[in-house]
Amino acid sequence: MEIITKVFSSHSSDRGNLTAIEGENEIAFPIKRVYYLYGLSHDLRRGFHAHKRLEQYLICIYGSCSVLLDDGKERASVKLDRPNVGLYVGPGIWHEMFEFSKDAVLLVLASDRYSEEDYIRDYCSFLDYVQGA
Ligand code: T46
Repeated sequence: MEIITKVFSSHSSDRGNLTAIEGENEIAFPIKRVYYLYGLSHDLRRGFHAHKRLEQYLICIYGSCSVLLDDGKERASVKLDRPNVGLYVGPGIWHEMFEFSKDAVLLVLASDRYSEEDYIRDYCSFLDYVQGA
């Protein structure tokens, strides 16, 4: 499975750092939705689903967390602990987020508005979906 991470460039000076991300520029898709997770617990996992069409970049803009990616054949985990690094999660990838630091803020840039129809929340249904059953 190909893991796609992107380092976004920062405008850094003695005043600090500024990272800007434009849809269809720094990332390929237009950004239609931004959401973020915070107040998270180290012991809890979130996610446990895949999307049918949605494309997303996950950026841990504060603290750290890990993300498990599963394409139905392989699994890999990626630690996110830099505010200028995004992890691409495309359609058909089961993902789980875990090992959140207490202060973690996970920002997500999404290619579309929220639609529960786009979720596959059952792992067996996910395997059927990616295996074309
Ligand atoms: C994803 C990972 C990275 C909304 O009403 N609007 C929204 O835009 C979102 C994202 C969620 N919700 C509602 C749906 C649920 O009732 O918020 C509740 C919690 O969502 P969920 O349990 O899906 O949260 P996570 O952390 O498991 O997953 C989220 C995103 O839903 C998902 O698309 O890829 O973060």
